[in-house]
Amino acid sequence: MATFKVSRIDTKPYDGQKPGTSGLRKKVKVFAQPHYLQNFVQATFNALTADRIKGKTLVVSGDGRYYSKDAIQIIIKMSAANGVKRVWVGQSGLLSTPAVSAVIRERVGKDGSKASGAFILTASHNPGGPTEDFGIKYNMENGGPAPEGVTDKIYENSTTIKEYLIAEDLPDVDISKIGSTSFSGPDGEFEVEIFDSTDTYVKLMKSIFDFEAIKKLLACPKFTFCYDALHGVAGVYAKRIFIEELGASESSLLNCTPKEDFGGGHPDPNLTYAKELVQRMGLSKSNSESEPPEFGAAADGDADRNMILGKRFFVTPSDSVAIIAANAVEAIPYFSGGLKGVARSMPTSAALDVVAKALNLKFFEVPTGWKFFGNLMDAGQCSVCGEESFGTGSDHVREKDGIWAVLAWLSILAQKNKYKLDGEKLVTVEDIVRQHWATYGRHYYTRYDYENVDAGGAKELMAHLVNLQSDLPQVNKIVKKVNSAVSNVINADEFEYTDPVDGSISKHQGIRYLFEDGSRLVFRLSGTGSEGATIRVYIEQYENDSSKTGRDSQEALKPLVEVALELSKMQEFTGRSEPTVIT
Ligand code: VG1
Ligand code: CO
Repeated sequence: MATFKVSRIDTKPYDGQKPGTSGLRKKVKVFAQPHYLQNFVQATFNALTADRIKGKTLVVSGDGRYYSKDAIQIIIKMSAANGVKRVWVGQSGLLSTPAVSAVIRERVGKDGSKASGAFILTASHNPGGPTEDFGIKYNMENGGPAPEGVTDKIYENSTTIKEYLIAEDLPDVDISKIGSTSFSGPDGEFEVEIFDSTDTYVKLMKSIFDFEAIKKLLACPKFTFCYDALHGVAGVYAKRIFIEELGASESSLLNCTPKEDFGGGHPDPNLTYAKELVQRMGLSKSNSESEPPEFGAAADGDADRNMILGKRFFVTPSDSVAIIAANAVEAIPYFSGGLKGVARSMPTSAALDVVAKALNLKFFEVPTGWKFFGNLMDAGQCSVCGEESFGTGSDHVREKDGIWAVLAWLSILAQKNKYKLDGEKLVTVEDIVRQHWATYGRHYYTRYDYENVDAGGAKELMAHLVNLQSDLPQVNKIVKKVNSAVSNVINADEFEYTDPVDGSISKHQGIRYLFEDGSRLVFRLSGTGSEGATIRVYIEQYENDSSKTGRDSQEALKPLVEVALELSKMQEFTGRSEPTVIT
C-alpha cells in the first residue's frame, strides 16, 4: 500500500470566490491559476464541521467538462490530507448533478458506509472547454446544495485563507476503471473507489416509475421519441435508461457522447441552443422534410435541466411542472399516496399555483435556485417543484432532475394512452397541454435574457427599478403611455423570503411589478454567469377564457414586453435593443 504525507502549502486569498445561484463558476483560466481551486476547496473544508469530513466518505465527480480530470486529482489529494477516509468517483469522473444527489442519499459502500457530501464539478448550462467555464459546488449530507449559511462561510474563509492541506505525494488515481485503491496516511487508511456512474440512479428511477408501462409506449410504432444530451453527462444515463432499459432505438439519441467542450455548443436546453433537436421536432424556421417525433427532450451539461417538446410544440417549463403535479398521482407510482405539497421559484409562472389551489395542495414560492426547495422536502412538505429555467424535480433527490422530468412526461403519456396503443390516434404532448389550459387557464410566459451586459449599467437599471417602485402613479403613467389597454400596476416590491422551516431570510431576490389582472413583470440579475452581468426579465399574463388560450405567446405578451422595456429603460442602461435569448 502506497503511503502519503500531508503538506501544508502557503497561499493567499483570491478575490471573487463567492458561490452564486449554484456554486462557483469562472473561466477555466481563472480556475487554473496557482492555488485557485485549492483555496476554494480548503475554504469549503474549513466551512464544514469536522464531523462532516474526518473519517467520512465524499463524492467527487461532475459533468466531465474540461479541467474536471485535473480538479478530481487535486480534490482527492486534498481530501486525503484533510482526514477524509474515502472518496467515491463516478467512472471517468462522470456523475450528473441529480445522480450525485442520489448517490449521497442512496449508495451504501462495501462496509455499510454512506457519503456525507460531494464536490460537484460543473458549470451546468455554461459552455465548456479551455476558453470557457468550469465550476464547483458542494452538496450536503441530504444530497442538496449547501445552504446560504455554508456558502457565505466558504466565501468568508476564501478571503482570509493562508494555507491548504494536500497529499502531494499521493499518486494520481486511474479514474477510468471501476475498482478501489487504498493508501496509507497519517490518519490511517485512505481509499479511492471508482464506481459505475449509472447504477444507483437507475435503481432509484425504477423504484419511482412504472418502466413496463413506459416500455410499452416506446414500443408502439405510432410513438416516436428523441433525446438530445447536448454532449453533456445526460448521454451516459440516456443510453442506459432509454435504450437498455426501455428499448428505445439508438437513432432516437442525439449528442449523447459526453465531450469536454460539449462539441463547441452551449449545453443549455432551450429553443435557442438545442438547435438539432428543435429542428428535428419541426420547430425551427428551416424544418426538415421528415415527420417530427411525437416527443422530444433535451438536457443541460450536468443533466439537471430538461426541455420537453411535442411534435411542433414547445412546453414551457412553468406549464411542465404544473402538468406533472396535476397528473402525478395517477401516472407515477411514487406519488400514488398523494402529493405532500408543491413549490416553484418566484419568477416561475403561477400555473402551478392554480393546480395547487384546485387540488388543495400545500404551496410554496421560493427564491431562484434549487437550494431553497431542499428544506421544504426534508421537512416533508413538498413533493414536486420546478423553476421556469427548465428545472423540474421531486423529493426523490435534492436537485432538479432532467431525466426524471422526461420519465415523468413519458409516464403521463403512457397513462393517457394506456388503452389507445392499438387504436388510431395517440393522445399527444400538445393535447395534454391544451387540455390543461382548458381546465386551469393558461399563463402566457416568456423570459428575455440580456447576457454579458456591462455590470455597472445592469446595477443602475436595477437601482432605477427599485426607486421607481415607490411611485406607483408614475409607474402607471408610463404603463398607460406605452399601451392604455394594459392593466394597472397595483403592487411592486423586492422579493424577500423567510424559510418556513429554519426561519432564515433571503433578501433582494428579484424586483416584481404586479398588475391588477394578475400579470407580472420580474427583473433579476443572474447569479450563474462568469463574465459581466446578465439581466433576466420574466413576463407573465394569465388567461382563463378558454377561447383565448391558443394564441402565440410572443404576440399575446407584446404589450407587456413593451411596458417592461420602458419601465426598466433597458436600452438606455444597457445599450441593447434586443435580448440575447428569448425563451
Ligand atoms: C439560473 C436559473 C435558476 C437555476 C440556476 C442553476 O440561475 O435562472 O433558475 O436554478 O441557473 O441552474 P441565474 O441566477 O443565472 O438566473 V443550473 O442547471 O445552471 O445549475
Ligand atoms: Co444544470
